[in-house]
Parts: sequence; structure tokens; C-alpha cells
Amino acid sequence: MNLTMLKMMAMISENLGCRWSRAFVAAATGIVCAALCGGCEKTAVKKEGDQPKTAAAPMPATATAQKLVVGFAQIGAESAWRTANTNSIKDEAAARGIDLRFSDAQNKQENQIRAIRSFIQQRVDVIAFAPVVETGWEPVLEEAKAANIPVVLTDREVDVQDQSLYVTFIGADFVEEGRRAAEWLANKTGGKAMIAELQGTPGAAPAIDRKKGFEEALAKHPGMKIIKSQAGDFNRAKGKEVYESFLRSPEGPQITAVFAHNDDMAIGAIQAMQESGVKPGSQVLVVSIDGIRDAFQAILDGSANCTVECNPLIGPLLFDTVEKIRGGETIPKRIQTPGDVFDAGNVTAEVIKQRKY
Ligand code: GYE
Repeated sequence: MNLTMLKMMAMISENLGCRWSRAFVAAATGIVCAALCGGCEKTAVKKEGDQPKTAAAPMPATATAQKLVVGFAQIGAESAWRTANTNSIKDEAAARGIDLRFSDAQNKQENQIRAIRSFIQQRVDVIAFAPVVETGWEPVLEEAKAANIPVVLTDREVDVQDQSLYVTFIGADFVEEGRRAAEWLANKTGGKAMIAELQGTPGAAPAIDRKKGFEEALAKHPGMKIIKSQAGDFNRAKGKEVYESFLRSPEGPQITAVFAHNDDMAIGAIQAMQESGVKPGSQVLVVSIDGIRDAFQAILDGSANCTVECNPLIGPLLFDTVEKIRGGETIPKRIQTPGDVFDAGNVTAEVIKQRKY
């Protein structure tokens, strides 16, 4: 390391003119200084933000020769949708040679906040996360902003006043998904249904918005009523447990349709019905959201009726966006992923074979 190298780095910085290259030069300059100083390190005063010099310590992200470093704080593994989403992100990062720092919050907001703080400390280039609930993100997002680290929301939105706390949201229109589910049911039943609703995680954007869209569409059909409603947390086992309690309740025998905020809970409800002698798919119609393979199979078998697709394979779109942010491009505030509606009319064995999740 010598002064010529330092000059070369300064030139690269000028040419690229972006935050990452400046950070890269700053980090690399630190390395050069350390090399030139040699033994003087022992007496150097430790500045705030210095990284511990142990092997396990995270490297300043940008010191690794401009390899893009992205921190992703995932919610957990509550559903097949989530697993497909995680795989899409990990596979795409690997294919692009991106250094992905992945964290699984096991469905706890405090774990996600801790992961994001750790990404800030590691000085990753971009932070992306799927917020488990909508509220409570301001403090940590302000910390990311103060550290000048762009934040991308994937899959779920946050409820914040200051829109500058994140660059963009990539995901689906959950209100529309709820509306589509209700409209399908209205068409199928001629506007008459006694509905049991299985809600997603309380406070989560898809739980709030899918309910909102469903109820909005229901308002046009006085013959359709929600007679039972409870959270099953987007989880198959919990969906089954909650549906068993619906079946035991006085309203149980009146239920003619299930609206589940995701396919996994619908499949839990189907299992509960089958175990208690109720026929899902005919006696009780089953409508849900996601479009996972198991829901397609259930439609083909006749035990489920409709799934509104919500695409979890957002890895490519996420990293396209991250690379655009790095390149200084202006990004739209909302990048919406499309989805179709599937029922017995368009689900075939051939279609199932082609499903990627
Ligand atoms: O519907 C559900 C998952 O946020 C869209 O989260 C996502 C939802 C999805 O657990 O299966």
C-alpha cells in the first residue's frame, strides 16, 4: 500500500461519485493508514464506530472490493409463502454475487429491529426487510437514515409519517387481494354466505388490508356475513386449531364459507373440517390468498375452491432495485407485483407442475 494507490482510489471515487465509492475509499484509506502506521495502532485513540479487530468482527461492508452488501431482515418461516420468499432472495443474491446478510426474526418485531441495528453497525450498502407488523418502525428507520443507508421494504408496508424513511416498497396490493376473494365468493354463491374468517398476524399489513378489501366488497352483498373471525397468524397449525374452535362454537354448523388470509390457514381449516366430517370445497367453500402449490392441489382435489395469487418470488425485483439505488437511479415509491385468481376453471395438473412455489 502506498500513496499512488491512495490517489487511484480517490480517482475511482471521483469518477463514480456515489456514496458507496466514497465509503469504499474511506474504508480502504483506513486500511492503508493502518498499514502505513504499523505499530502505532496500539496508541491510537479508539473513535466511535470503530470495528473491533477480531476475526469474528463484521468487516465494514464496503471494504470488500465493492461487492454489494445487503442486509435482509426476514419475518420468519410461518408459511410456505414465506419459505418461497426466503429462497428467492437467497438464490438471487447468490446468483448475482451479492454479499447477503440474512436474519430470521422468528416472527418477533424486536428481533427484526435488532437485526436492522446490526446491519447499520456493519455498514451494509442497503437494508431490506419485510416488516412483521405495520407500526413501531420510526426509531430504527431514523437510525438507518442518519447512517445514510437506504432502506427497501419488501412484501409488507410500514405505517410511518415520514416517507423519506424508506426508498421504496416492493409488493402486492393486499386490499385488492381481499376484494378479489370476496368477489369470487359473491359470484359463486349468488351473494349468500355465512363466512368464517381466519385472519393473518394481528397488526400485519396483509392481515389489515386483506380484511379491509374483503369487507369493502362484502358491503355490496347484504346476504354475505362474517359470523366468525379470529387470527391464525398465517400459520397452518394455528389455522387448524382456530378452525376447530369455530366448528365447536354455536355458529359452527351455520358456516358455509371460509375466507383465510393465506393458503396455509385455509389448509389447516380443511384438515379440521375433514377430521370432523364436514366436506370442505362443497359443503363449505374455501377461499384464500397466496397461490402456493398445496392450495392448487387442494383445488384440483376439490377440497378448496379459490386462491388469489400473491407472488413471493421477489428476489430478482429486489436486487434489480438495490442495484438501481446503488447506481443513483430514481426509484418509484411503490413497485407492485401482479397476481391472478385461480379456481377449478384454471387449475390443472399441468399448471401445478409449472408452479414454482
Ligand atoms: O400471504 C403469508 C405470509 O406478507 C404477503 O405473509 C405476505 C404474507 C403471506 O406469511 O402466507
